[in-house]
Amino acid sequence: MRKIALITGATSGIGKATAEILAQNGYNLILTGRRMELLTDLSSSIQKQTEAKVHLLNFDVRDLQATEKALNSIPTEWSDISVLINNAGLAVGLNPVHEGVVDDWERMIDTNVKGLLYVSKIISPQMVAKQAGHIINISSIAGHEYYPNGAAYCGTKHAVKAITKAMRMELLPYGIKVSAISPGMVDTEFSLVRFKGDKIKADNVYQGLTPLYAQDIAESILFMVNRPLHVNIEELIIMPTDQASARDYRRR
Ligand code: NDP
Ligand code: 8X3
Repeated sequence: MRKIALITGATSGIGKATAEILAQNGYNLILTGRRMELLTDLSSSIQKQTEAKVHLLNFDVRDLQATEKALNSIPTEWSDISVLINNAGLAVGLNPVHEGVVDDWERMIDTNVKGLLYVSKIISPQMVAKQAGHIINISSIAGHEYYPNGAAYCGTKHAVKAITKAMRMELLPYGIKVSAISPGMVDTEFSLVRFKGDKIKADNVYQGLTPLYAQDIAESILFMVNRPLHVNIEELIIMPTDQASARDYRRR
């Protein structure tokens, strides 16, 4: 029987690639995001290419009421969620704090930290009740390192790392796995969002090197969820071969 995975932020990038790979590997999917037309397209293409069933939820993870309403509307036949992937997230802006844009900070903190907590609070009680489940949080190399102009984003991803470890301790008595993946540079819509739609700046990020692709992270998530019951991968740090730290690249 197919298990159920819930993926936040499945309209593009890592979330979308993870939806596709989990559908090919025995999961039915609850997919969430704000751009409903992209969710609908993804759902159609997954259901054409695989046996997976897909349930869509259209909400903004920053909005607690909308998040509660959407997640509490999950029909009973979809409620036995085995895997939660807290992927929805973003970086906005690249400024020092002394020139910071408060709205950018709020978007990052509200999405990457508070949104992840909201979704986890609503979904994890049913995992506690059945004493099973796996929560995977998408953190970042920015959750391990620091770089100038990235204080707020690095702060949110350090928070994700802390939340992951603390939740792992809290959920230990219930046999629930909690893991994080911390990628370096992945070529998704991430840079377009960070540079507020400036495609030239976004494309420059990936010039002269080979970044990771969303598929690389999705394959690692599949590996994590496929480990035997007694194995929890606490964290994977995954970098492009052309990147050695948040600040060291090999460009040709
Ligand atoms: P994308 O921009 O391609 O995807 C981000 C996803 O998050 C989209 O599906 C978007 O959906 C969703 N999302 C963003 N804000 C919200 C919100 N407020 N409510 C609901 N959904 C939201 O980027 P990535 O795939 O790269 O990013 C996925 C995760 O990976 C993020 O947490 C990011 O921080 C992390 N990461 C990315 C790296 C990279 O270099 N790309 C490296 C390390 C970590 P929609 O806009 O439709 O709501
Ligand atoms: C995205 C990777 O290095 O741009 O989380 O912060 S980085």
